[in-house]
Amino acid sequence: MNSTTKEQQTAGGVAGDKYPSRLYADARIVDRKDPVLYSEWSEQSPISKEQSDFYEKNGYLILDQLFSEEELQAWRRELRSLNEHYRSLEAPHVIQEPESREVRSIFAVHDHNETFKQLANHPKLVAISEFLLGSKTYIHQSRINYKPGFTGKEFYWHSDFETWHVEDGMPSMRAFSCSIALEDNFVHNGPLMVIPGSQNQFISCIGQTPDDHFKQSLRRQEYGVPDPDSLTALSRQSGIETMVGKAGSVVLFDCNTMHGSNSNITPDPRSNVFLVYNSVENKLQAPYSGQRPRPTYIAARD
Ligand code: 6CS
Ligand code: FE
Repeated sequence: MNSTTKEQQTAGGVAGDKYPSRLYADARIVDRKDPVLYSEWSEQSPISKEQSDFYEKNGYLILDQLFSEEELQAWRRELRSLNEHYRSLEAPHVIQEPESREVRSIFAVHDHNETFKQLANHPKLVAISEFLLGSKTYIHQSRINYKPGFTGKEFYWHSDFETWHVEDGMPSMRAFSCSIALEDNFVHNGPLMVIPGSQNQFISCIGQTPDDHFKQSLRRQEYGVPDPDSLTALSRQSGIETMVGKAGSVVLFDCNTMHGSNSNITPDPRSNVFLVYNSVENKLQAPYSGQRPRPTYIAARD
């Protein structure tokens, strides 16, 4: 028996887990074992060769002019009306800011909102998702993040895949997020920050997952976040890029790209809608933590 297997067994890991996390007393950096791009580029691909190469190398891509002004205005109207609706109505899929009653996130908008359901099925996004992931895809998670002016708090550095693997049972890195800005994202209102190239290394995090962790983590995450030394090492390799863009701009980023955002002390909200596409060949298993799966409004299981 080799030492990794023995350690994993001691720590209660799952056999065949490519990316063990929250199992060891120390942080570890593991090489990615899956492709970033699952298709060969051709003239028929929905993005250019340069864009495709950029995504594969850096783990993210900004697309400025994918949608029409009309489409954007419809999504913005819906964003505001959902905020009005949930301001005074508590619901499990609606998450409040950690230090105020303002709406931080609304989950599963592709499921219970007609406008965002249509967006998730937008032919341009479906074509891109099938190209990047090399198969049919489905929505693993969707949400609006409001990041309101003055009270919108940070999202600490994390790899989404780390959480989706440990807490939702996503086996492989074959998913990505599409974030569409519904307000202008400036450098000052807490835009998304990414570490280019970080998708190629998996940071195995320290600490066990508390039961029902999502109730806390979606407001402020404390487990499944990388340690400062690993983050320093990653950012020293390639720096940090800030995803600034007008309302309507789109950021695609791989499920393991290290990202986060600062809180928003400006008057300008930084509201985005996120859609996570997963390959149908990467369907969720039992969570690798051994705990019970999170609710389906956070992680779709069908
Ligand atoms: O726990 C999750 O699934 C979500 N949490 C964060 C902070 N980002 C990714 C994901 O949407
Ligand atoms: Fe995230």
